[in-house]
Amino acid sequence: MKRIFPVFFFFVAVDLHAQPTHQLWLSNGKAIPVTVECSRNSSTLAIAREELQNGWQGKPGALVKLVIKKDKALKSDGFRLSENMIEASTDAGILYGVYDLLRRQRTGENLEGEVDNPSFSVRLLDHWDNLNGTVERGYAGNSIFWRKVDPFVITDADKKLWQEYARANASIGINGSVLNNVNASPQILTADYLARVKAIAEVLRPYGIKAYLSVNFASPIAIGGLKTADPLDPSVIVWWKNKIKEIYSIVPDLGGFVVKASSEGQPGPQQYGRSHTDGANMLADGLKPYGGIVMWRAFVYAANDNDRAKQAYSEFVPLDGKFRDNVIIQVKNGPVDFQPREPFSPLFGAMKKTPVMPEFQITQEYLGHSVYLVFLSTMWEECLRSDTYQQGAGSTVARCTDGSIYPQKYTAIAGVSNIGLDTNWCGYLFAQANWYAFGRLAWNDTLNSSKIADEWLKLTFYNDTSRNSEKKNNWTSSFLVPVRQMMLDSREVAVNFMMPLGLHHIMSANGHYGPGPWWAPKKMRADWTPPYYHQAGIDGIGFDRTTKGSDAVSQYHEPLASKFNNPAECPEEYLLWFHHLPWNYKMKNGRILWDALCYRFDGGVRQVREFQKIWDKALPFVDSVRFTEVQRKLAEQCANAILWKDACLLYFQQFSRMPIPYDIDRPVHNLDDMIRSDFTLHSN
Ligand code: GCW
Repeated sequence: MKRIFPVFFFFVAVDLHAQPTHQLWLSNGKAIPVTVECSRNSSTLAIAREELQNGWQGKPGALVKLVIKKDKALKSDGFRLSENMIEASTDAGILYGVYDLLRRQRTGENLEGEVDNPSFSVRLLDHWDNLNGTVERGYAGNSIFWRKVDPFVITDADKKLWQEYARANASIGINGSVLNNVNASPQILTADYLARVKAIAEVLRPYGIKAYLSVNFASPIAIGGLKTADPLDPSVIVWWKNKIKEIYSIVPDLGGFVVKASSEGQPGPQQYGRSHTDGANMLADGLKPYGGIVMWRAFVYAANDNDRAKQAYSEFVPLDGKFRDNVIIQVKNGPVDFQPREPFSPLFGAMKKTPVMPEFQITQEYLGHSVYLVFLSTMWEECLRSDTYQQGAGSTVARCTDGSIYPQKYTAIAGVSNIGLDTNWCGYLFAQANWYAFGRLAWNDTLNSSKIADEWLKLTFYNDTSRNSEKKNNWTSSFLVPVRQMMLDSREVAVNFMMPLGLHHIMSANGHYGPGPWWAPKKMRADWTPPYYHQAGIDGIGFDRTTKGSDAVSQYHEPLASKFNNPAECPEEYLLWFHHLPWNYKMKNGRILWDALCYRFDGGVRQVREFQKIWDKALPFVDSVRFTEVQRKLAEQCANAILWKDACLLYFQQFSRMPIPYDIDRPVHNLDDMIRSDFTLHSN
């Protein structure tokens, strides 16, 4: 059979050089000569100097001074910039200032001479990288740190890759990397792996990045030969003390540990009748002499609870103030699990004496892997700006975690990395923007997504070719403006075609990609199945978390609790998160709920189709390699969006028993076929 290729492929740009996508947002233009002066030297300052010399786009022959001095206005690694001077009180601060100056030169942003201090002192990437080289929820190839074959050989290529990774992170202010999965193998604490950790840490160090490790709570049993991991058992305490001593003799500046304990089958203190406090404090005591911290995750939920969304709060709030001062509780943005949209976790507004840190997911586990174009910055911004009302109006999640409300010894933020061995690091060009955005928000939690998208687009696409070409004038109006808008809309679009109006956790169990509202095999834990969350029946749809239901609303401060509790006042984007409502419930615009749902799903699909057009119009401004990649991914996203719409509308229609509004395109898939193919795929 003759294959007919769609016509648009013939118009793919050939006039622009293929851009090395490996360079992320850091591809330099031709450097202009500059002289750099610095009274001190260190490996970090040498990098700062080199970056300026390789990337200077300012006045030719300028003299730039790097000045290290104490200054009350400069906090931790903050810096002060002027056209020819960067001041900071640490070497890392100078390096951040250099990257900022170069970014401003390349994006044409003015210098305001202001001080720029980081919002959080610890700005982390969490790698869910397994020691066999695979990456849990990774969509960009295998781990850059670990591999199955020759696991302990360290090559020059390894070191080069780690160095490029470190440079990219430093350029956006990230200063910590958790090198292994939170579902941690105890083996990470054995000599061979620690030797590799040392080698990685050495490459990261000059870039101001500390290595951290995820540890398995049962390590004393698994690799220490003990019979117990009870945190109050003297032999366990001694084992950890010695192990920590050994680790610090190998990596003297290790940042500390991340712990997933008593969660999703991971061992933890609760199996010995001990609390999170007992477990975290035992490790914190061991780390304290070395300046290390414990990031103890609050991602806990038992199978038998009536509402998974309530559990982290219920378990941790009674422990507020009982943790050592080098423990931070790591909390996912939403109360369930990195869903396309959740209200903020009420824990952010509840803990007053023990610090909490946000955990965001950069890898797109629930947001279309490395296939969908979803700029996550708007989602994180939404979370950071959510008002918890902890100390009255204005107590945003950002302020509750960055030390603005309560003085905190440590402030931190983590993003689950989307990085792998793929040539472009992230599996998709637009997924690089999420890595970039995470770093920028971790540095400054008040930045807005529009500015971040603007920066990233300029750094990624505005190169010498576009600068010199006659297309220059059009670049802003015909490329930057529409593509930036597409990025800013993209998360809401994904919510619309996947889980609108507060629906959540209705994805396929097959790798969490695509729809699966029906998925509920017999004997499966209820809270791992979509029907537990959508609760669809003849009477309506949605999870009742009001005071008459699970009462999750009461975990929020007033006025939020009352607002969420009342369907007429509850923001529509959270409606079915907090309410179970009849299919004919009247929405604010007068439509009934069923129709509103149909229009949301359909709207999402239409918007992806618009994205395809926007991108096709970007053809003159992008090299052929990147243009084609995005064009193909958008086509794939569109096909999947249609699947989502068809699956959800046909499945829920069995309960609503109402027609899909007639001005909406009819489904092109069969419900039975979709269900069958979902169940025949391997689940995880
Ligand atoms: O979202 C879930 C993921 C698991 C992950 C877990 C967690 C690392 O499906 O893969 O495990 O969250 O955050 O611990």
